[in-house]
Amino acid sequence: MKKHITLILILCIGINTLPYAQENLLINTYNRETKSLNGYWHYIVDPYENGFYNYRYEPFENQKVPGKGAFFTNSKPENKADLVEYDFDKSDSIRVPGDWNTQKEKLFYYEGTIWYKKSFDYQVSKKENRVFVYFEASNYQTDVYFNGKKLGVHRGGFTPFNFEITDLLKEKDNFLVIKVDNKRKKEGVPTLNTDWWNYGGITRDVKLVETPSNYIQDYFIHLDPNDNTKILGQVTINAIPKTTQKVEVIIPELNINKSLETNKEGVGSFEIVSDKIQYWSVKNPNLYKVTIKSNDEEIIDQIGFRTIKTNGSKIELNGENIFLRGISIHEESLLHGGRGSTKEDAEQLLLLAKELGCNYVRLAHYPHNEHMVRLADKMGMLVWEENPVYWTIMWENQETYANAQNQLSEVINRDKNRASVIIWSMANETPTSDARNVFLTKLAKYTREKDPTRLISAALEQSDYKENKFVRTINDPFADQVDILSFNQYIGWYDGLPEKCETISWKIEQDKPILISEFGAGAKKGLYGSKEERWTEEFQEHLYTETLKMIDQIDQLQGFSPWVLVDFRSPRRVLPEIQDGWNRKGLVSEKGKKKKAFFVLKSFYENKEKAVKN
Ligand code: GCB
Repeated sequence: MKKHITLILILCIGINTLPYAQENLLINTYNRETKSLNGYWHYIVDPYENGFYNYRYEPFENQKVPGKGAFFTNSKPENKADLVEYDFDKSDSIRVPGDWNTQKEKLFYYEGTIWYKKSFDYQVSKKENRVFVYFEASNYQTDVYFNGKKLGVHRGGFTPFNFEITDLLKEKDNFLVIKVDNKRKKEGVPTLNTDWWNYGGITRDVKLVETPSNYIQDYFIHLDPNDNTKILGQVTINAIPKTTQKVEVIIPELNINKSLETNKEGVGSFEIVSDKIQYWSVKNPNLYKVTIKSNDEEIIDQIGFRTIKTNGSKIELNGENIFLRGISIHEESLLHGGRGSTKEDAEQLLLLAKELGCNYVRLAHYPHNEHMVRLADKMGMLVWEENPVYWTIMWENQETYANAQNQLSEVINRDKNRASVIIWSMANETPTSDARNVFLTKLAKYTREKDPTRLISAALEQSDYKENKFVRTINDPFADQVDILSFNQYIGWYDGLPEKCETISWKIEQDKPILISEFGAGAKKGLYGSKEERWTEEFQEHLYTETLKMIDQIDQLQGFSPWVLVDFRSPRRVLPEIQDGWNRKGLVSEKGKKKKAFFVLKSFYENKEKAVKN
């Protein structure tokens, strides 16, 4: 019943008032029974948005009868005289998931709208079941239409969203039409200006998820941050009509079988005390099989239990001090170039980080795919996840804030049961101002309320201490809001030459752990020369050597994540023969070849691991 009301409401209130995404984001589609819609989809490139607006530039979808010109109607001529000026089935195809830039040469620099169409048959296994279409991500604005009707809009290129299609689904000849627009927007998150490639398209998996009519929508199961013998949990059942439901949470290895009942809103909580919990850690990434069982379905997850806290200037994992041997990573595939999306893409990057000696990765500058955090859970790799609030967002625009908060809430929803994820980063290198401080403080408050089990940070910037250019400090009001004080610094690259590191000292007054989120230098793989010569591997190696000496002197230093594991595409980086469209600060080239500096960091991490023993 509720489905019908929701649909009618959507149709009546008009499309423009649709929210960013839906409240009913499904948890753990990773382990549910799903039907993949990956594969080849027909597509139409539409720079003028001809399939969206009529010639008076009014959206077709706002008209009572949109007409065949609207691409989402997926029309065909009804007779030989009929005029329809597009045909999805005769148009070229493209792979989903995948960015369009690296799949089609003609689309390499394209920023605009592309329409996708996929037809499919579907047989529900029980007639009262519900069906959702779930997108792991699509960049940037996605308008979704199913069998000629609009389901909604999603903004943001790196987080999941889903729509219910139960009432529109047929056994035969369904068609899903997706309009993806990756034009950069000033009010967007991120905004117009970044230092990475704006890969467009349906960049992650698409699937159909069939659930019973009352389904397990969400759960959050974790250790009590203040009592590590207590597992706390919350389960949400989406029931029609809203009724209380019985749920069991079963963890066989701990002999736990806990029953609970949800309230009328569908939410139920529980507490379990156990003194037998083997904590998840870097050395022993222990994951428990957890089954969440309602009257109508059963979902299995693998969940690790750990605490992460700060204590003065220390970071403590399960109560023990830990030094984070990290590296920053962009989500680009070493296997096929372009946006990474598969398990193999994720695995390659994490294995490379392991080889470097890391126990921690900073997933920059946006949420990466779910494979990354699932694998990190298994491998014992700690993770920093980041919201794409980058550089100069429109701080005073309420829509921009709502969008930033929504993207963050979607990644928290997806990953809140992953033990590996220990830090939510609000932003990267944002210039201080009152409006920015208010924006970020509100975001941090929201995050703490939504997830009290993790630490909050942001990649800030450093500045001169009381105008002394040789002493550096953090002078940023947002530093008061974070648990971990992180900052990017490029002494020796943008700020003098590597020798400058010797002349700099640090006076950081906040009593918080320090995690340097970036430092680095560009080098072209295979370009050898003297350490004074920019772009050579020797220059980069020298900068690492000097920087490591410099930062090792900072008392509160609890780790760092240099910039960056692998060279990545960026339109800002145009220097011929050196950059050619790539940011060259990788320790490894885009072809997977290690540069000299890789080994400098590796040996630093080996020594650190011996010294700190975790
Ligand atoms: C930074 C940014 C990062 C850039 C990097 C660079 O500070 O956070 O996104 O790619 O510097 O290479 O300049």
